[in-house]
Amino acid sequence: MKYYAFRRQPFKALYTAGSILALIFVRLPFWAIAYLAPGLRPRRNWSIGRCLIVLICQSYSSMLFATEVPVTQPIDHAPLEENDQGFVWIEPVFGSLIVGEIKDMAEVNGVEAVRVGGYWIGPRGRTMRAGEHALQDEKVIYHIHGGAYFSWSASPSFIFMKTCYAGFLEHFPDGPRIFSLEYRLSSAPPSSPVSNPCPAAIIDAVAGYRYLVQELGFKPQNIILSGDSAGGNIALCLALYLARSALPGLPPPRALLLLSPAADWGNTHLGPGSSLLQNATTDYIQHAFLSNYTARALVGNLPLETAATSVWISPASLKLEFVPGLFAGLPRTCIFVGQAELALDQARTLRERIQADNGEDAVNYMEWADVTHDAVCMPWHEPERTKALREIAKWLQSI
Ligand SMILES: *[C@@H]1O[C@H](CO)[C@@H](O)[C@H](O)[C@H]1NC(C)=O
Ligand SMILES: *[C@@H]1O[C@H](CO)[C@@H](O)[C@H](O)[C@H]1NC(C)=O
Ligand SMILES: CC(=O)N[C@H]1CO[C@H](CO)[C@@H](O)[C@@H]1O
Repeated sequence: MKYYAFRRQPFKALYTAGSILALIFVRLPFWAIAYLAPGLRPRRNWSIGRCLIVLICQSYSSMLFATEVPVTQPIDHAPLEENDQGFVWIEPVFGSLIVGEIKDMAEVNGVEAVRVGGYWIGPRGRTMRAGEHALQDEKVIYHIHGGAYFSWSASPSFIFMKTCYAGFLEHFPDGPRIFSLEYRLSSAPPSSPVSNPCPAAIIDAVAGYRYLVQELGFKPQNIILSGDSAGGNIALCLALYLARSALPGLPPPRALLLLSPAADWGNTHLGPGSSLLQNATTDYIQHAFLSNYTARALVGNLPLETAATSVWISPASLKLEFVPGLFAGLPRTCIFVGQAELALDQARTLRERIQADNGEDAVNYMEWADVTHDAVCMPWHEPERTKALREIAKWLQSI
């Protein structure tokens, strides 16, 4: 595929209109009939509805990458008033909390700590305010949303996050509050000059963690750090950073929940037989990987190879200099990934690495047949979505 070929008007409008019309009047009707034969479905077990939804998602993604990846900054559209929709502002982290490789990378890429935001979802206490102080031994889910670093939002009005939060609230033990970070999104040419490269999202994630622990008084052992897709990668990077830097007053959280983590932006698993090729028909984020858009956005002033060699961009990369101990000190981790996913191989690598450094029991690994990307955020991915949430809830109860 030729990326961004129809980026300029009027080609963009023509291409977009043409793709939508072809989808509605040709591809959907054709495939709706063809899929009557289970043998023609991308997965025999999938319902026709699921096959068509995946087809729509694939068309949408092709359309974006053939025209222009939109540059949005959801924090710019956050509610003006704190508390509205559970929104709160988060103060930037101070210098002493940005150390080591993250500090070096921030300097090279000109990334500064800034004020970001977040949303509180779930039960409210006496004052009915978002972001109330932690109760004695209260648990909290600290979530980081997906979207390949350049899209999506933590806002609870955003359909996929709404689905994700509703699942957590319904199934997780004691219906904990959720704090979801509205971190800075990244972008790259040709959409815009590079903005917010690595480690912007990680620095924002540290700020969110500091806010929970030092401002609201949550004990780290009561924080469950979670993330879906690219957000799973950011959550993992935050956990690695906390484990490796021993920051004063900020020990690692209790648990790490990685939902379809996207952790190899250098595409080092690509090759014959890889899930990145084999699962192309059963997933819809292939261009996000193969276009290198996210990789270019994240490396900033560093060479593109850094996407494959830096643990802070691609902790699952096969080109990472993997020294034993690199993943040591991570909290108990649950990885949920589908066998129909492009990112399946990456999840397998992460599992191996975390277990190698922290023991077999360190990872509750759930790799499910017929499940595609980020199923927990997809309202249409039933019954697996609900079943997975129940299993994850059992795991949370057991740790
Ligand atoms: C999927 O289909 C296979 C046979 O093709 C069957 O063995 C399996 O139980 C099915 N799984 C589900 C979840 O329906
Ligand atoms: C993405 O980067 C790899 C090298 O890292 C290169 O081989 C590949 O051609 C690039 N793809 C695009 C679409 O630029
Ligand atoms: C649906 C499908 O083809 N799944 C494949 C995804 O990729 C893995 C790894 O290559 C395969 O084992 C699956 O069969």
